[in-house]
Amino acid sequence: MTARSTLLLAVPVSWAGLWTAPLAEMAPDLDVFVHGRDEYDPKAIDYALGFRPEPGLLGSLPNLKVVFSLGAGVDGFLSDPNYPKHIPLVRFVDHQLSREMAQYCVMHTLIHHRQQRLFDQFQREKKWRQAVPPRQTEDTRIGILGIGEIGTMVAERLRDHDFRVAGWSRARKHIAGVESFAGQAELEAFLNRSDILICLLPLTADTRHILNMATFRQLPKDAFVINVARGGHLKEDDLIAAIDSGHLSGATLDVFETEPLPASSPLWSHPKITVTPHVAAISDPRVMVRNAVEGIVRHKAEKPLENVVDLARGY
Ligand code: NDP
Ligand code: OXD
Repeated sequence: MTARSTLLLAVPVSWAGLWTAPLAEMAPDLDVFVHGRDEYDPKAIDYALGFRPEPGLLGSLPNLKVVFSLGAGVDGFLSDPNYPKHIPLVRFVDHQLSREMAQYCVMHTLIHHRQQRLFDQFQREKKWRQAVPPRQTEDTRIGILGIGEIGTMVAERLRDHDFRVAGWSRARKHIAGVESFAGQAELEAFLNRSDILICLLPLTADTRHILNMATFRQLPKDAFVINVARGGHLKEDDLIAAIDSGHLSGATLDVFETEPLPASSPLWSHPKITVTPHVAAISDPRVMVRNAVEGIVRHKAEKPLENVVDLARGY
């Protein structure tokens, strides 16, 4: 980078060091201000980097040129009614991120498929029980809602474990060994054949609460749900009701409507629900910073930016 420019970091102040140190190293000609910690002139800010900036913040920066998201999901930006829609929003797309997400999905698929929770219980009870109903991998149909950057890698890794994998997206996909269902018209057929449903959709007006009772009823009996996308996709009460009625066999949830998940939530202690605290993928701050710095270099060189969000579509 050559001419100096200014970046506003919109992250919790106590975490800011995770990004300020690699920024100083990788972009010494960038003046970095941390929102909430440093005094800065809003007119001086050229670029912003953050995850869930406080509503109104980005719209108050009159000379902002590009916004970089620290996450793949950008619902935390677009839920701001004053998000400046004329400013390009670049999201985080990264092989390592997809790989971590795929690892999480494969792990929880296998834990469910191999009935590991049951064997954990047998161990606690000191019971040597081998007779559990076997599940054949080739007979287990996995359905992935959202077959984009991350969903594609999840599909390929599960296919390579010999599961029968399908994906649902807006546009038809052509991934070897993965069946493609596209659009609202094919959603029911997709759900009808999904024994394990994995949600990897972006959170938009079209996908909010897509994991609801009507959806669950279209899954086969004893289906299992994994939500690693956003809490806003799931109607939590419907999930609990569908499990308690015996229709669904359980769920793994990494994301929640309210994060941190309140101690009062029944999800914490439900015997058929596994809860993790939004850790399916923890990206390396250096990789996130490198991504943003490369974007700034491209912008300054007047080259097209990569991974720009289509603000009309919302992802
Ligand atoms: P992409 O934008 O690459 O993929 C999104 C997929 O969803 C695409 O296949 C798209 O279809 C499909 N889609 C979007 N809207 C619809 C719709 N209305 N109907 C049918 N299909 C739809 O996103 P990523 O794979 O990069 O990320 C997915 C999400 O994962 C993120 O938005 C984020 O919420 C979540 N995430 C969670 C993390 C965690 O730690 N728990 C970490 C990282 C991401 P099409 O291809 O046809 O456009
Ligand atoms: C993301 C996330 O969207 O970590 O990248 O949730």
